[in-house]
Amino acid sequence: MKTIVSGIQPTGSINLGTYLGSIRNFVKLQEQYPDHHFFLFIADLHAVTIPRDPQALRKTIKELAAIYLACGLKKDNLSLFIQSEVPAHSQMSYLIQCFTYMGELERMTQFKDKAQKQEAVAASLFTYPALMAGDILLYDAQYVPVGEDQKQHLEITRDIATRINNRFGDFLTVPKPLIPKVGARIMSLTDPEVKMSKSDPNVKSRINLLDEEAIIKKRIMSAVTDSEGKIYYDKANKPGLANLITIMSALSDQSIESICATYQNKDYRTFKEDLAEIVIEALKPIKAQYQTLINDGSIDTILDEGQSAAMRVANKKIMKFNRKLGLGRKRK
Ligand code: ATP
Ligand code: LTN
Repeated sequence: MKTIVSGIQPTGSINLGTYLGSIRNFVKLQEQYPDHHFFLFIADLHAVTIPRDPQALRKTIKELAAIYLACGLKKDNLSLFIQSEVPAHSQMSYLIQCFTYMGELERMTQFKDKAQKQEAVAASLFTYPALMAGDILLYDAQYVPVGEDQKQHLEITRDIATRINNRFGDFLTVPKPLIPKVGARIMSLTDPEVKMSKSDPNVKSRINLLDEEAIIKKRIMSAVTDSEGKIYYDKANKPGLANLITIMSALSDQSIESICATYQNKDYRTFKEDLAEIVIEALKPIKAQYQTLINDGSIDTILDEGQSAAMRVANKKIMKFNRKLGLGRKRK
């Protein structure tokens, strides 16, 4: 079975960045790879590498499951599950750590970034990439759709898999990242030098998929641009406008060039109003589908089925890995 694996942390409401960099790509990939099975999970074990409020975490987990489905994922070739409900992920993380070097982990930019913001750094934040590598290697993923920021974690996953294969014979699939051409790095609306993130304390920095229309419009109209007043794409000198053009391109399937041609003689206000309209229209069906899913109570059944399917595959892999390592005993 060919597989595609990815996860999202339940660390807050889903925003346009995660949608364009990750979820929307899954939807496209499901069409592109109908013969692959998709294992998508809510990475709650990753979320607790930083202290979280338990009640908020539980709420976000369920919401995230509904959002994934509301964004248009088909259920036929999909197993959607919660990472902590498949214990093989924790087991695999430990085994992977046995093949991961301190020096490799020390080079991870996400660790350096996140550690800097913590008073006390948990060991699990440091070993985070080993858990992530395990998530992927358990299912022999061919492809892993992620945003640009996860590239380094995919590289370390490939290195670890190759190292284990060299030692024990080829039994892990070395995965390839799939990073979208447009939308791989959507930037904050208030500071276009940093990526749009769920954990940014400034709510004005992002648009959440479930935001009300008036809020969406407000966020876009107040997004940081520049004082030149001319519309063209220049990421280095006009990062705020470039980000908005990218969002328009990703949501309307128009190229950046054609957007710039359309707006070359128009002002920022007109462009922003049109963009707000495009964002509002794109999110309408997602919001409607989300409400349906929340009301009809089907999420739990989908998550139960996903858990069973994931456990079947993952437990086999753990048993095989244990055998390779000489762990446990041979039964008569
Ligand atoms: P946090 O802010 O809590 O660290 P996050 O916003 O980075 O979370 P994740 O859940 O860790 O989001 O990421 C889910 C997926 O979405 C990953 O594949 C990630 O690369 C992608 N992604 C997240 N933010 C963006 C963004 N601004 N632009 C493009 N892709 C993104
Ligand atoms: N680390 C990722 C989330 C994540 C993931 C994964 C993505 C956890 N495990 C496995 C792809 C495959 C993040 O922070 N966005």
